[in-house]
Amino acid sequence: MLLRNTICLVVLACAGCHSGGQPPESLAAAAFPGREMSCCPVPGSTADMVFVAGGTFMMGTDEPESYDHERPAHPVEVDGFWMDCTEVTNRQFKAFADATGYKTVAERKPDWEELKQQLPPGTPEPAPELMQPGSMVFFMPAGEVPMEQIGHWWRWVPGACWKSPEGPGSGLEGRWDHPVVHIAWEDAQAYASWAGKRLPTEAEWEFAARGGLAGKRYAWGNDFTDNGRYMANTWQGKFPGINLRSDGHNGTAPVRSFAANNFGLYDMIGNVWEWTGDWYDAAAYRKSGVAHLVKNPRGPEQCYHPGNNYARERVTKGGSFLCADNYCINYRPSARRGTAYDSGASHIGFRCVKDRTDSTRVVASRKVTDQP
Ligand SMILES: [Ca+2]
Ligand SMILES: [Ca+2]
Repeated sequence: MLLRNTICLVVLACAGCHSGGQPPESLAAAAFPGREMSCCPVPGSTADMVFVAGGTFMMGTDEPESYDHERPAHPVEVDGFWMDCTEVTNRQFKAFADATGYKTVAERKPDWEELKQQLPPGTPEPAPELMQPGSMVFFMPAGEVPMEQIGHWWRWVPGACWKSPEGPGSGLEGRWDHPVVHIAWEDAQAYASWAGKRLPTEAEWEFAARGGLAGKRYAWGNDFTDNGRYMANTWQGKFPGINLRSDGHNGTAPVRSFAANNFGLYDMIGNVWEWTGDWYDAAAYRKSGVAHLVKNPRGPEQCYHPGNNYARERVTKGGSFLCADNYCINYRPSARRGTAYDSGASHIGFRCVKDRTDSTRVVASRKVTDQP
């Protein structure tokens, strides 16, 4: 798991590394003409959102080719809600930052008092020169590297943040319609609050990602591609040293570059991981009571990560452009991960939801009818 505190203690030696490849120019308009997004988010608005009618579904999976913490499948019911059609983009996040002056976690000097709460007692404080604002940046290694050591492809880069995704000297030119990255949980919460929205629960997110398809492995069916057409931005080739880019994208892709699911939601799978509001509990699905229908679950009361009593992780969903079939098979609706609440990275973003109000019900039913 990526931890901002681990970075400070272990990975900081890699500061000053070179930038990775630049993602391609925007392809969204070419891929889906007529699906232009609003220029800027309007707080309180449901523009660029779709209404996801609630329902009952099987959350998680019983598939053997899944990770333990996704099993077993269990019945869950969620009420209807509005959801952003896309991951929050750099353009949208800039509007928020400009309007509020908000500084993300990656832009702030790390606070040792906070960091040590996620570390065993007695862990020494890093040298002051190491405690600089920054974030975790992915770099593709040259050739084979030991898969047990993420430091071969993740590096803590001082100065890396949402507007400098690879660190000082990098920017957002050509990436305004890409998902914003290097977003920690509280950054996502702050944006959502400003926009009059909130983060989805894990159950809401998974219900939405499935697009009404029951028991399917992917958000679009059981086959990874649709007659050879890629359905999400993931990693093809042997991670982390070989990226074949068969889906057309080396890094993040402009939102809407791939087909929407049945609910009109783009990039629920792949592109960037998405924060949910829930604490992460690796054993949540195996606890008593989940076999019975649970309505609108909001996750556990606290985090549980086996082997790490100090973890403070929230659930992220959907996988990212770094998920490959040899390493991280997380490009599936049931896939889940615990991510340290104070840690952004090159592949972590978010989208928001909004509760239904009485005044939106008529619009909502029309929206649902309009779904492809
Ligand atoms: Ca890709
Ligand atoms: Ca995504």
